[in-house]
Amino acid sequence: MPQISPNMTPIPELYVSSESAAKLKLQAAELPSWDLTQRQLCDLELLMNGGFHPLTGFLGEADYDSVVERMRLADGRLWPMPVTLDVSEAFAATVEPGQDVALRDAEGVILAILSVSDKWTPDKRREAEKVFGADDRAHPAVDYLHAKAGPVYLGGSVTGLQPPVHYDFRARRDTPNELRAYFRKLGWRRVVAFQTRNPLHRAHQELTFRAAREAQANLLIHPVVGMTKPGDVDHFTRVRCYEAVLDKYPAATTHLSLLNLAMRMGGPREAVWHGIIRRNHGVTHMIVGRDHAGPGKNSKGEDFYDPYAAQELFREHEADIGVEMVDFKQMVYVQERAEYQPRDEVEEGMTILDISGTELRRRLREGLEIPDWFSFPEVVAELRRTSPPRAKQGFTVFFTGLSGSGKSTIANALMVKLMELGGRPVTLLDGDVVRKHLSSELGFSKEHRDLNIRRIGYVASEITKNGGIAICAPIAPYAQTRKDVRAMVEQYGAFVEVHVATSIEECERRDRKGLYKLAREGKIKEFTGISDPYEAPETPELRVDTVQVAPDDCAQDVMLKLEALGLIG
Ligand code: PPS
Repeated sequence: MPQISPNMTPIPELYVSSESAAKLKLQAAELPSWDLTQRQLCDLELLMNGGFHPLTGFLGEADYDSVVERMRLADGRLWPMPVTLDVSEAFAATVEPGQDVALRDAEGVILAILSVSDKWTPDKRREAEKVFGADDRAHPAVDYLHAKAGPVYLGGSVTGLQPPVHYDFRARRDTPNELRAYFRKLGWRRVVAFQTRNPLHRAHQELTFRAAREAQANLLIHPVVGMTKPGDVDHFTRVRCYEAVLDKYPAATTHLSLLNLAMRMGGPREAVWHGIIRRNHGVTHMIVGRDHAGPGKNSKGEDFYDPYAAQELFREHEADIGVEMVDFKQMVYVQERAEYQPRDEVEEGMTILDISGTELRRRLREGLEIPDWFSFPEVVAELRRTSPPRAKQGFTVFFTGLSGSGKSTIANALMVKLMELGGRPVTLLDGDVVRKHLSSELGFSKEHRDLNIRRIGYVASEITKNGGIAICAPIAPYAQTRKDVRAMVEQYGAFVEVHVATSIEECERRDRKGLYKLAREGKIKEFTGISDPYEAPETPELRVDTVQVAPDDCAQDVMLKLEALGLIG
């Protein structure tokens, strides 16, 4: 009997049988229930299907502390990333350790039951510093931790009732056991995985070919389609790109499979995590390149991690991970040789060509040439289809300023100018108008104002996504809410913040609606600038001064800014 390698035997899953699941679902309908966020949904799927083995649920407090401090579970097993169930304070108040909670997807379907063993309030600063290296909001996972993750964590084992439903690319999604079975069936004893969150260009292809050759292994292209870095190419486009280049690989030795992981961009720790996840999916080798899972620059403009720190940490823990690393330096195109080589192998005097991700985005945005040595025509065509040049994309102009500062007047003038230009539909979401149609039940507490602005942001992001121009003109007094709206819109197009910087004295002097007088008399409560805060934007795309400049000219300034940003031709 040939020996079966450990990566080929099935891995434990957390699912119960379908009969038990049906019974448990009926009982679970009575339990307190938590609607999973997108990230939690990704985490739960990998917990249940064994992708996060040896975890058997969301981390409890002792495991969490140990993972944060020393990258290991409390019993010593290697685990670098906190996988926690963050919830709101209000929800946390309704559950206690010992209780069960139903975990539901966005449509309300119960996917799993969490048997709560721990409930605690984490020290998020410590988590940020230890896990991601700095409590710096420029790091996407740190920003998520502070701005999106709930303040209380629940831990406990998970009983899986059913996997989350995917409607897209079903045939390309494999659980760890499905992949293991596939490798077993084809007799693939050595498999090298390529983790990616980007479209594949020629450099990646060369790197994967070399890695497979070096490891004498079959190749698994294993892109992440759960959550990647904000601003990345969406996974629908990416998968179409992967499919387009798949026939450039030998079909008998390469497999493409999609991984529904929510990345944290945690650099070295994330590389180790990716290794463990890949081991669970039955691979024996993994490619770790330059700046693996790098989050980009910190708030001082420096790299968060040394570009090769991920390789070092992986190497240190290779035995524990159970996957061999195939490490690579950055691949670059050598003009004289007309081929790709690792940067450290290039002979002196040769001409190196490279196009960074930022440069590629610029070329796509501006409709510039993308050379054949860099990518495949099919990939470029696909990217151009989803990233038309900026002047054809949707965008949002977001005015913010005090009541009576002149936002609406300028916004109206801008709308007319943009309509005169033509080409894209223009929608004005004016503060007063929105409050009449979209937010008529809301008042002016912080909570209600935030809700109002988020609604505006949501509509603006939909308009932007669909190629239109949204002009918003609310007060929007809170910086964090404006930042959130920016993030919502920037997934789809540009967000141009315009601060209408009319001073409170001037607004009060004008008092067009007589509201300041009423506010001074205490007849209107929570009035912005008088009895409620206004946090002026620190770095808006544009600041306009309505004292020195007429509204029409302010609108013209905005037009000039839009032109400078390449948003109008
Ligand atoms: S917010 O904070 O962004 O949700 O405000 P917004 O939706 O833009 O609504 C502002 C308009 O409502 C009127 N109004 C008040 N403004 C501020 N504070 C209080 N308490 C308040 N009560 C009523 C006011 O006319 C604002 O209109 P604009 O066009 O800004 O002058």
